[in-house]
Amino acid sequence: MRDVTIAKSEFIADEKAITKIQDFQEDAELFRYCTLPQILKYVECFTGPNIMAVHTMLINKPPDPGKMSSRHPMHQDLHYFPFRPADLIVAAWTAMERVDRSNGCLVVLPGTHKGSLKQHDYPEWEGGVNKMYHGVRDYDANQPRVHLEMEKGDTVFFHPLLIHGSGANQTQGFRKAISCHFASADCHYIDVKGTSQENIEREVLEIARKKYGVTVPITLKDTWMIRGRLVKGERINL
Ligand SMILES: O=C(O)CCC(=O)C(=O)O
Repeated sequence: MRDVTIAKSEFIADEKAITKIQDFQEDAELFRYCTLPQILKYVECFTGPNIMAVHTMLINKPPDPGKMSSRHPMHQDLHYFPFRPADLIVAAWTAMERVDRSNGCLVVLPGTHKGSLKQHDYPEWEGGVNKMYHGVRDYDANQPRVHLEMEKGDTVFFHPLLIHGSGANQTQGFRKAISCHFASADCHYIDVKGTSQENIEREVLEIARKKYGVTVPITLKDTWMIRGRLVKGERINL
């Protein structure tokens, strides 16, 4: 993924324009992160013994190009997932260097994982918003927030309903983190038609058609089934 502001500016070498590498499940070295016993030991407490890596990301938050486009709007990861139950899904996010408010650490609204899935849309940011960076439409901006300042190698595990985002990177360096969403293979797919997730379904299928040239009819479920990879136990539903 390229940062919206950087992609529109003059030539910038790829490694500086790339904000995120997603879906690295076929890359042996990066995927090793998702199989580390130090990570799976905690993941298993949430998912149980049959563990799927469902979504992988290496996030390379660039120095903000001046438009605040390096921010990540407050969102719930469950908005992107067409499977349930939410309590059997967990994110692991590991800092690859020290992260703090200056380079755009994660920001979370504690306790929001006990709420429900909210409507998400593109925020109306003057400087533009990165593709697929949907944000919670209404949340109480005055509720307490916690900035997760972390050292290199620190890992946070969080629930897919937790409202979180990250700030702008005000430094000159690239803020790197690696992350994987895990789900129990016992989770089941849901039909998102008629729910708040219809907008993300439309967008994902449009990207599959336009960007990857998929011409046969596919469903949101298909896009998840081909990316998911078993890391432990037995592949049941997902
Ligand atoms: O690493 C970040 O800045 C936020 C990542 C995140 O929340 C996401 O991609 O869902």
